[in-house]
Amino acid sequence: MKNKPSTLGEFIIENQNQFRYSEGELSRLLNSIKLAAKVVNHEVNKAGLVDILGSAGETNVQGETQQKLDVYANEVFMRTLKDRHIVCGVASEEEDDFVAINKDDGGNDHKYVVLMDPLDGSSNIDVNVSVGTIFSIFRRISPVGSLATKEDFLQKGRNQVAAGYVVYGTSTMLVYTTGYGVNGFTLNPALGTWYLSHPDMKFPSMGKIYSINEGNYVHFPKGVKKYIKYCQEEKDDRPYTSRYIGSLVSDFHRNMIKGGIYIYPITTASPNGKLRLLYECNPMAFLAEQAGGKASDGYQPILDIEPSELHQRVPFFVGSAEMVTKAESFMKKYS
Ligand code: P6P
Repeated sequence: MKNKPSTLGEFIIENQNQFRYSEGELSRLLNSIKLAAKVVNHEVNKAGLVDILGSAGETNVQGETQQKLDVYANEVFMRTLKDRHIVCGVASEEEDDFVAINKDDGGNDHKYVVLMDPLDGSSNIDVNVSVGTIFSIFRRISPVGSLATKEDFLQKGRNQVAAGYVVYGTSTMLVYTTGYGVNGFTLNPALGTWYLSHPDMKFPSMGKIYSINEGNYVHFPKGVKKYIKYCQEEKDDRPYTSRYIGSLVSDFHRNMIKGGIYIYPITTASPNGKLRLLYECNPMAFLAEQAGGKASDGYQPILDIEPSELHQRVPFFVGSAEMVTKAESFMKKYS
């Protein structure tokens, strides 16, 4: 009986033969993300101790005040991915445009691009609530040997070769998929080793938790309002429980373990929704589907949406398949 791999490093090696066309580059890429996540985790865990809190005073392309930890996390992931000569390009929530890694930096010869939200939920940093890193990996479309192009990044989510998140919570976990299921690894900070703590993670098909910022209720589409009232109705297995951390990675992670649905719909303030398709919704949708869950914009699968721009936003319904299907039925009926 083959021993089950117990660390992330062993798991990546054990499973690299699953990656088509891979000469180990994807494994090296996942290992670099593993390393960068450890470095960011170290800073996140001591954020309250050093003068790293508070905004860096600048605003990112989203118009959001950049917390110093946002800036730091972006620099760590960008530097790790660039310096280890693994990818031909990187896109980040914290960067106005994608970064093509040029020939001098050994970028052209590599076949993967990474898109990421280096520190999602950063507004929670100052109040000691968990935050996360989200990443999405594609094979490039442009020819190897050339500079990465925008088309390499504007691919449908269905084309992803890997995706995952790090949740910096009561413990730090890295959860990812390469298209063969979802596995969760917990960091032992004393050893700097990630251990396979949640093998083959699955979304329960049904749950009793709904996650949405009900403070925006008056601005929601009618279908969302009707679905919220459905969740609150005293009938069958309802009312459901409302849980909203304000950190996508944390709400998603809890719902995947316990069953539940997370919704960020359009509102008057966010007419296209708030979450970004390429480096938040696509990777989380890939994970959701790989874990037997479902992810849509209320009408169509997130993974089938044809991107038009790097930082585009979409409405997001993700979680237990039966709950997402139910929410979609309200969207269809009332919107
Ligand atoms: P609101 C964090 O900024 C984020 O992108 C997600 O992690 C989170 O679920 C959502 O926005 C929170 O947004 O408008 O409810 O504060």
